[in-house]
Amino acid sequence: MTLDLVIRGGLVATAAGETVTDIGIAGGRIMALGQGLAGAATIDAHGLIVTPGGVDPHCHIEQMSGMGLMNADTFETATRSAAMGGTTSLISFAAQAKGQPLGDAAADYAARGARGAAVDWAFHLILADPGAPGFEADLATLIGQGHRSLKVFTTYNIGLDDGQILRALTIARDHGALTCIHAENDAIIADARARLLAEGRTRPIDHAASRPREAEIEAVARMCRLAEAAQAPVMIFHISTAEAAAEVRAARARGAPVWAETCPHYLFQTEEVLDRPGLEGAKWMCSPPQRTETDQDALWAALALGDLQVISSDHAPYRYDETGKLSAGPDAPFPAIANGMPGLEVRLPLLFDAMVSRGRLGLARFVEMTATAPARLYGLDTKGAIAPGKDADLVLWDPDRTHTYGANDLHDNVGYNPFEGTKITGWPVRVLLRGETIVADGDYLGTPGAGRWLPRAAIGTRPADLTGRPA
Ligand code: DUC
Ligand code: ZN
Ligand code: ZN
Repeated sequence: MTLDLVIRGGLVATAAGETVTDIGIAGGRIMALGQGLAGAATIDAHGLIVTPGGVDPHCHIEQMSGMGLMNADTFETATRSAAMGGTTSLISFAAQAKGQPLGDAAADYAARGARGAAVDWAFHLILADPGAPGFEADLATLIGQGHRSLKVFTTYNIGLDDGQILRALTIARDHGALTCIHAENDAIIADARARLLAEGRTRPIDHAASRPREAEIEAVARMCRLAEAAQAPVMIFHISTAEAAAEVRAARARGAPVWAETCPHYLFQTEEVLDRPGLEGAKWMCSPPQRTETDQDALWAALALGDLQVISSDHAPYRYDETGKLSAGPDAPFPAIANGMPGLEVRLPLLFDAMVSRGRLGLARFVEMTATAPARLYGLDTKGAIAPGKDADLVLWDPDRTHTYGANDLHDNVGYNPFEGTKITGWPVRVLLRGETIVADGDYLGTPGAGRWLPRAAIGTRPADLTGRPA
């Protein structure tokens, strides 16, 4: 066999364990693992750890928010940032506007991705208006074309009611798609927000109290029951509380087709990040909000047990200026401030540092939660593992290299790093997408438009693939 490229002598990590071996690549795919492979070109990986390219299944790119604000990142800037942090596949969103045919929304976002993406990508279809013309027929057609995941909200101005969600779950089940859910109880949030505003509590730190933990717990429990009733697979997004993780655990113990993720900001930050002078805390505002150290411990425990299977970034980029966080002015009350933080680039280094360098759960679980499980759960069959036949998406980590995050050292278009001051041990020194080097020693070598859209096979007909457990 003629190999184009051999990655020589690295410690190759998969969700099943690690071993020192060469990786042989041809035509952008992994062809062989073994000792003494030879190819037209060689990359020396002695002393480095080689993991599959990161798969980030939850990020907002070039998307219009419910408040009518455009994300700071285009596909070009977001995928540059993703690549610099070791992520080579991502799933963002095609957001239906109220009244818009779903097919038009999908075509619009497909054009944005095709124009700018430098890593491989897919999107979740956001279902904002089931009353739009041709909605159900469009949904079935789009799923059949390979858009195998949907997203619904229980809150925000695009929240669906239980009946609408149940109908979406049924269509998704029947056509082979996974439904992702932003689960917070809208009434609890509206009540808390009104009370806080009446008391004159309008600062970013008050955003935390405006999204009570009960809002998440109630909605997560209810969504698990809907999934169970419909026997339709769901992925609960961004779990932030101990009790919501427990609801997922209980549902899975009952055999419910429920999977769930959390994000680095819930694992590494508490609501204290919101408590800064002026509007500064707005940089860390997201929903659900960061919680407590007790919740952090519970989330790590839930990851260890397999109750939560995936760690995504929920990258939702807004600049700290009048185009983003300050669009309603420098004295805006929290309800007028866009929710979300950049996370695409920091997700893998933060988790490598915690899980590998500091030993929390270890290298195999790091690979599982950041690449293998998201690829398997979302039907990205060529991604997330180092094995013959898979795309040669690889990250070479220097386990000894350290980096302390600065105020503005990311490669997105956001202008701040919410993890400024955090010291990372272990750094992605080289990143390959389908055998091509797209990051080398801090230099970005990617090409906008070179990322491929990833059509996916039916989800939900392969129960073994949906376990979310380490292989
Ligand atoms: N919360 C969301 O639901 N979406 C984007 C960002 C955020 O904080
Ligand atoms: Zn959400
Ligand atoms: Zn999100």
